[in-house]
Amino acid sequence: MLTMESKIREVYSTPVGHDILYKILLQLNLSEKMITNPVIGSLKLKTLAALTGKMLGPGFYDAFLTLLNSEKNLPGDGSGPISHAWWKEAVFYQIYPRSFYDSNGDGIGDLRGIIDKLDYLADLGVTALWLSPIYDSPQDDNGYDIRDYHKIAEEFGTMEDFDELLEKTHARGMRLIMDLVVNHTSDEHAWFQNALKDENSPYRGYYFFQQGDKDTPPNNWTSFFSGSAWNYYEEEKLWALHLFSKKQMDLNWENPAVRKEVTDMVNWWLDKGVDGFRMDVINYISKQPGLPMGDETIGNMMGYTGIEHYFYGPRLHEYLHELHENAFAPHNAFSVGETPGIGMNMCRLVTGEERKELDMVFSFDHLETPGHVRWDDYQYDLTYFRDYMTRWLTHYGNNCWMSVFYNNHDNPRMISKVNPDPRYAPDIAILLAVMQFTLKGTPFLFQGDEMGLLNYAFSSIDEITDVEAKGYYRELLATKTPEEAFATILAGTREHTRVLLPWNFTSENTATAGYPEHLRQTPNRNVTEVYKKLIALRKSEKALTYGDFKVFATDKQHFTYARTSEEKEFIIDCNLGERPGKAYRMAITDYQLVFASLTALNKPVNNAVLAPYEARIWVRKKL
Ligand code: TEU
Ligand code: CA
Repeated sequence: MLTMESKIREVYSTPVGHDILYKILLQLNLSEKMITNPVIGSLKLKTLAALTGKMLGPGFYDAFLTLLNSEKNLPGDGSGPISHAWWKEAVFYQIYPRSFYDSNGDGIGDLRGIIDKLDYLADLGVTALWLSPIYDSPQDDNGYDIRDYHKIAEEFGTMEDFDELLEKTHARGMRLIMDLVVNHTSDEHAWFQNALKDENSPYRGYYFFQQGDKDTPPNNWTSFFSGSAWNYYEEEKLWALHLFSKKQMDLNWENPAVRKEVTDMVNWWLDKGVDGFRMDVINYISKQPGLPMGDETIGNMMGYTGIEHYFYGPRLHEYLHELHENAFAPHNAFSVGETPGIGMNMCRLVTGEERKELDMVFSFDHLETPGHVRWDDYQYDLTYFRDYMTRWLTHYGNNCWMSVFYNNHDNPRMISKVNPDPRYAPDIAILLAVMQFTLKGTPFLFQGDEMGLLNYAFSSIDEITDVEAKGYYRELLATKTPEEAFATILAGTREHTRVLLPWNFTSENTATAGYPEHLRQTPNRNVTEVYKKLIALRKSEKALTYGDFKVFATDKQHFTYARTSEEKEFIIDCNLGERPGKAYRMAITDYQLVFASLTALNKPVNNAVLAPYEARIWVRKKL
């Protein structure tokens, strides 16, 4: 049991202590040496509390110790052999259906549009699709607010369309996973509506309802989409919890009836032949009993008050294991948890094979460099991505398996973050692809990555539809001018990756005829061809999937690493910055150059020098 008498090095040696202290340093942009320094390491927590009294209030240490002492387990032994699995060999493609391909000209992507593009996806070489939610929804958060888990949203099509999509995906040897959004349901879900109408409803226990007067919410938790995390229902004199939009009501997973409903629904989709799920904010499902007040200092540091009470809750492992045993394992189905905010050791504790909880997670700490948040307009330094991947791949263990991605429907495009100068866009697109398809972990493309798409030059807040951005814009107006507030939104809005893909803008498609020019991009065909080549290379070379990962050069903006199997060794040589750099000099000469980004861009290759954002792939046979 850790207490205020415990030494910092003792705390840092625990999985949760390591992750939390590491995260705090990251948020404050401080070096890890602060913690690993022997003098600091020998300090007791109570001394640290005295030193940081002003910055980290007493509530911080209570919450910190509660979290530390809640985790009784250590990550499993990562030294054994790597087990083989289809999802470790897969190349995933995330489809955001509402903006993927509109087949019937109403301006909204749909399931038939995905069917129409299956040959394109098979030709690109991806082997598995992840569909963002397609269930019946009022679309308050673009489908992440589900009203009926067993019904397809009308604007996307019918269940027959889905069955045809699944069958035709499998017929092409591809797999399909769905998005599982069960931290919350829409407030229009029958369960919630029933619970509101009837005080004796069994569904009252499905959510976090609390009696109270309208001026005093049950606690100080804030929503990810601005404002309080509580709705008040006047008639019923009831508060209800929503971590996200006011129409996304948190489910109470402590209730076994909720867990059974979720298990039955997952089994229903798995029985239909779906290959698995991406699980939305799945680390939030276990809340601290009593929903205690959030510590204000943590709230200021993390941006959301109360997050310490649910981002890694006391029964998370139990709920994940139960769902694994009752639904995923019997179907041998794949699971990737979306787990914002948990660190490397916590990820190892939810994905270690021996844990039988999740197969993989999406962790997001690589998407912004230390001291930055998504809304900051800054140039992303790829050497941070290098160091992040090196750290995780060195410590993650063979009993765990990483995902490798830059983009999704919640973030701006990485190319634009690295360098907004359009001259470098193709080079950066190809550099990112080379790393994504040669690093150790399953690559997840987001739709349009293969077209080299960039962020959009939205002209005003009126062009932004996303509930998160609109709420944040209103919040910003309290302290910023409309121009300043919009500039912040432009830097970080999720809208950048939710605009209809370029192939929707055809002359026949009247619904998109009015789309302004600045919201249409031209796909870079060259980048698409390079993606095809690199995906084929990854699929054909075991060393690039299961091979060892070893880093050679990491000076300045250089990133050189090897992927090695018994038969072959690949060396990937990258320049992560805008300045030319020295190419890696091979110790032996029998390497062949299998890929050079400059050649793909019809530019001359200078053997000794790496051009800005240049990447090369070499291979030598070992046997
Ligand atoms: O996003 C969860 C997530 O990453 C948020 O916690 C994110 O940090 C938030 O946007 C604040 O920055 C998932 C879905 O991917 C997202 O589209 C949904 O809006 C959200 O959950 C609620 O379902
Ligand atoms: Ca449509």
